[in-house]
Amino acid sequence: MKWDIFCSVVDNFGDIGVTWRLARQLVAEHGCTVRLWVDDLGAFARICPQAHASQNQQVEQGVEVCQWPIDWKPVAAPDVVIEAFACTLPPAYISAMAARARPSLWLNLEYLSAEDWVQGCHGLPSMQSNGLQKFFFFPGFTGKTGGLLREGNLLVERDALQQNPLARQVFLRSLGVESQPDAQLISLFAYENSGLPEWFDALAGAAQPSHLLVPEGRVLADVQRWLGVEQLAAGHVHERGSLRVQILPFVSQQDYDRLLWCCDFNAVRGEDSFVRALWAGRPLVWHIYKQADDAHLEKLQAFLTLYQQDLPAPAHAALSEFWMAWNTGEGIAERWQNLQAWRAELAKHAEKTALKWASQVDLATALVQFYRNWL
Ligand code: TRH
Repeated sequence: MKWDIFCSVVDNFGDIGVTWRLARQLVAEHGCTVRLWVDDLGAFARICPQAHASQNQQVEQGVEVCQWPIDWKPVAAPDVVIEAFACTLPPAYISAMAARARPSLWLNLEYLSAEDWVQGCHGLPSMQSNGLQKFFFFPGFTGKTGGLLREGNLLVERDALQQNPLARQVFLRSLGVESQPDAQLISLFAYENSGLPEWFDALAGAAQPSHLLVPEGRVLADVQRWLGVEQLAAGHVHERGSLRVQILPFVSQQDYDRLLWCCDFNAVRGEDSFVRALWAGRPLVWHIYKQADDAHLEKLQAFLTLYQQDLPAPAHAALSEFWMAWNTGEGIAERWQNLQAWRAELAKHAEKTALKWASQVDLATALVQFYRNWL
């Protein structure tokens, strides 16, 4: 089975994050031959540090990663083509897909959403002018969607780290982190957020110490301003009251997973880190990618409705209010304090929900099944 995945990096790391993860899994678990076409190899090299941003063609972890050139050169079309997030394929390539004895299966991989309408649209075809059909493939949280990206051994590897204090310590040390036994460990991967200073104040003034791990990225300016320092970089550590802030390097996707598994609470953003934090089975907050007309808040609410099933009502309210505060930048500190009363329930719930969703078919397997059914 030959697959091509096309990825245009719109901004940040979500587009390449999802496609690189999917490409690896198709190779490792389904024996597919995969070419990943990316228009920004610089973004790819950030999440795959051993890759070379200047090399137009390279093989990484069994995936052929190619620069998507501005001037497209004809190549043979494979069995399956994934156009990630409606990135628009080169016209000559679409002709090559149609010209095959059996035309390529053309799938548009959509963004993740828990909204109801997704279940009705998942898998629908759309007839193209050249006679090819393009199918819309929606990731999601229910059996009527394409599922979530999850490697076959992910939860086993997670458990092995979470249940082994020494392995956890060794991993954290490899990032330069010495965890304090009584401190809660929190990771912070977020967009700029005007509400963060009051959260930092709350953590600094709390009775329990917190150790905040911040990978290098967009949120550093907010952290710098609050600390009153300049030019934060990986390795820097600052203490204010009960809060220790430590800046981490941007690491590979696999190491970022391990970091999420080690933390008591994860603040994540976008799409891919959000799903990884769900698999970590630890309490989390999602800084959702902002959209026009606050459409993202509806998406956030749709997810909360699903996530909070089976969560006792008062914990339910505390969690919703905290997530909304985080995403509007208002009242984060007060909502954080309210949330503390439900820490044990939220931890149990996060673990249970990860297990529940892991019993569904994962996205890579669903794609392979879709292809087999289509044949
Ligand atoms: O980077 P993002 O903000 O990406 C966003 C969203 O996907 C959004 O929906 C999309 O519309 C926009 O891009 C274009 O957040 P996301 O999706 O979490 O992607 C981050 C990736 O970076 C994810 O694959 C995890 C990875 N990562 C590492 O590999 N190492 C790290 O140290 C960290 C912090 C992240």
